[in-house]
Amino acid sequence: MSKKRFETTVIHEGYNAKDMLGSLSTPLFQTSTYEFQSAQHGERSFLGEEDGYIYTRLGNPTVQVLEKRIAELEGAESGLAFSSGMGAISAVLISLTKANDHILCSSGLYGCTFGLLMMMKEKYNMTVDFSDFTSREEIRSQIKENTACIYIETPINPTMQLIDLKLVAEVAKEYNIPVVVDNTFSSPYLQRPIELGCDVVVHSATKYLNGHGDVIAGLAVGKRNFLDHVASTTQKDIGAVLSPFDAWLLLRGMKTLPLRMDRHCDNAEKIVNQLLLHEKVEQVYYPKNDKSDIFSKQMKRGGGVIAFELKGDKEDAQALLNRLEFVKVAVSLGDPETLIEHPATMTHAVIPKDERLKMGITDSLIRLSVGLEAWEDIWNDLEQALNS
Ligand code: LCS
Repeated sequence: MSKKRFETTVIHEGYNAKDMLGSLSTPLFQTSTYEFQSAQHGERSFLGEEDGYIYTRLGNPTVQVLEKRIAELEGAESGLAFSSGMGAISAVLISLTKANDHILCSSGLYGCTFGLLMMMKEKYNMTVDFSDFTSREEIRSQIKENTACIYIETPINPTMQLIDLKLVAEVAKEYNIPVVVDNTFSSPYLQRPIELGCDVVVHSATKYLNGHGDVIAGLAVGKRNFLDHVASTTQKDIGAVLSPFDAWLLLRGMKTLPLRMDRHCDNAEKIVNQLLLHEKVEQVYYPKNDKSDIFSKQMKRGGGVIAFELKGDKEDAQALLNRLEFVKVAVSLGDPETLIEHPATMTHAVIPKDERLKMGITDSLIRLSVGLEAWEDIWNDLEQALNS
């Protein structure tokens, strides 16, 4: 059969109703364990000589539909589901590194990812460097003999800066260093790092993939050998596995990803245009408006997150948030509801101030996750808050 398009894959991949009594909705296997046919069957299962299920931390049919689906959507060989985005990121980073290694990262990262790296640095005597990955020479000059992996967010949370994934992947290949990309802000509908030569993609599936603000989940995709290794070591033994019910909710939410994502993008483009005209707004950061050519090389559309710099200080930023009437002051992103937050005191508060400022996270930077409401209503609320 011919390869299916994204909009079809996101609804069908990895599940065949004929195998499940015709149930069109993927059944929810809400079980922690599985009965063996005999003691010998149990023994053979633990030896890996049988394909069946043993215990849900080691595998679950509902979760596996999700894992197959995300792998296909990202153009990867294999996928793994975790109990959170941080569960996925920590399992992947711990699997790729050992004590005394070096990790090269994008010059901005989600606060908890930064925190995890600092913890690994301290506990395992690692070195962590940050890069803008702007040229081949810059990347080559930052790679060391003990560089174990390159870890990138693009667009970067919350500054929305972009990194050229194909360029990084090409240089990393020269040194045989794996490139891990956090694709949370784009989802595979807007950006597919594996197709650009990167090795592993991680997601906070809590955001656009689930899309309904009711699940915490993480996903990782990449080569089958690597993910089998993660599954049988860091995932199995540290144990950040996704619950079958959350996998079921994610499978349900993901079916509308293309529709939701296009609407997020439509709304965000409208809001960006309004913000650019507003006298209280100093700067607007949105991938589509990025001055480089990276956006057109690797993203289908700009996504639903906007960052903007307010004319003023921390108090002005906080006052703006407090004046909003229906836009919600909340962290997270990718929900139907428009969410607004203050990175310096919320999502990125764990980063020391000098590092945070180097990342471009000033006290007057505001992050807006544009929801699915009527864009005019979102703008009316923002405008009244900006004007008063
Ligand atoms: N990666 C990125 C880019 C994120 O934005 C987040 C969470 C994570 C990973 C971690 O995912 P989780 O474990 O929460 O599923 N970002 C958040 C944010 O910006 N606001 O609230 C959470």
